[in-house]
Order: sequence, then structure tokens, then C-alpha cells
Amino acid sequence: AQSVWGYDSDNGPDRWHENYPMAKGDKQSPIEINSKDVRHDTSLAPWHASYDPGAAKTILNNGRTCRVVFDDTFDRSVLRGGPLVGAYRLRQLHLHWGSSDDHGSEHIIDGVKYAAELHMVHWNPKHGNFAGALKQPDGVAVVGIFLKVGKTPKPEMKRILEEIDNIKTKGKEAPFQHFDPSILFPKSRDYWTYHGSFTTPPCEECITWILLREPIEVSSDQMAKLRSLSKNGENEPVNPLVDNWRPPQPVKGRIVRASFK
Ligand code: 1SD
Ligand code: ZN
Repeated sequence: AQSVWGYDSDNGPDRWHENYPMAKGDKQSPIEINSKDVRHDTSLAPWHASYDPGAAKTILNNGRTCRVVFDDTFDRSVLRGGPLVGAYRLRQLHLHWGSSDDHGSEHIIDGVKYAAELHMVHWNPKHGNFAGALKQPDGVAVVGIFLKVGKTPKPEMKRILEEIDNIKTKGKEAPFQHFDPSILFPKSRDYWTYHGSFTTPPCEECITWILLREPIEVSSDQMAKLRSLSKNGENEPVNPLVDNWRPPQPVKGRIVRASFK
């Protein structure tokens, strides 16, 4: 079995189950969403994020993604509403992207692969701590935002992208303070929701996914900046950090609900 999981042929998504059997579970993510199979649910409430810019702490490259970490020791930055019961605390955000603009997202919408997918990971404090939340079906809520390449750069992505050079290689971390991630939301609050899993090992099935219908637009240059991150550590041969997405998993009868028609 592979020693550490990754996205390469020797340790990639097809082999994760060897060390992480949950990866073959019945509620795995991501999935492919087809609008014709989605159920419009009028009982789905709007969601609201109330984020404290002071909760942002650091940005890091862990060799698999670029992650911004937030203080989640109290109800400081929270997500409420939508399909959720109670407030979920923002813990971190990170992205998945491709090696070119025509793929990179994890979820696929009506056959469309976006260039990247941003995940804002929140956990349910009624389970005590993050580790406890991972063991519960209602433990975690992830807001997924698609990044679509267009002509206009997204100015709100600047803060993250300007730190890329400071966290070029695996294990690098930089301070990242005073940042309100709600600036990254698209205009529309329309969403799809379904129950699934983390898209990385151990692939625990504890996630209420809230996928935003409207993608945000970024420029091809902004995508290229993201791809300038490296999987390798400092002073190791250069290995670009790209294609850190898991392909779609079997839906197995799950229903995707939409907040919109
Ligand atoms: O890929 C992330 C992974 O980096 C880690 O943050 C995990 C939470 O511990 O979440 C997954 S994901 O399912 O949000 N892609
Ligand atoms: Zn993710």
C-alpha cells in the first residue's frame, strides 16, 4: 500500500481505499450533479455567513492544497441556515484545481468541470471539537464555490494569490490576518445540497455540502498563479501542485436538493 496518499498514479484516488476503506463508502464526494435529477425543495432556507475578519490566522501549503486557517475556538465566524440546524464554525478554506483551465473542480455540474473549487469548511460545535464532529453525520458543512475562467480577474482573490510566493513549497506557512472570506462569495445565494464526505482521506461521511450555483470569475493569470505552488519541499526537485481533485463518486441513490428552480 502507498505510504502517503496523494493525487499521483501510485497514491491517487483509485488507491485511497487500500488505506482508507471509507473511500468506498455509500456517501462519498464529490459527485456529478445533473440538473434534471435535482429536486427543488421549497422548504430549503437561505444560508447566512457571519465571519469575523479577525479570525483569520495563517495561510499554508501542505503539499496537497493551499489552506487559510481560522480561529475556531469559539463561535466567531459562523455559517447558519440553509439545510443546517444551528451554527457551524469556520475552520479553514482551501482550493482544488487542475493543470489547465478546462478542469480542476471536484463536483461536476451538467458535465461542466470548472477550473477550480473553493471549499469553506465549517464544523458543528455541538460535537465538542473538530475531531468529534468528523464522526457525526451532521458534523461538518462545506460551502463549495466554483471558479470559472473569464476575462476579468477577481480582485477579492488577490489577498490569497499575493501570498503564493511566500508559501511556494510544502510545509511553508505565512501569517494571514484580517481577512473576511465572504468577499469570495458570488452574488447569488442559490445552492444545491446533499449529504456526502470529505474528498480527501479518510473520506469521512460527515458533510452537508452546500454548493453554490453561481461560479465566481477569475482570470487565467490568477489560475496560473495558483498552479505555481509546489508539492515538493524546499530544496527538492520542482513538482508543481496541480490536479489535486478527486473524480466524481457513485451517487448511490442520494438525492440532491436545490434551493432554486
Ligand atoms: O481536502 C480537504 C482536506 O485538506 C482537509 O482540509 C479536510 C478536512 O480535514 O477537508 C478536505 S475537503 O473534503 O474539504 N476537500
Ligand atoms: Zn476540499
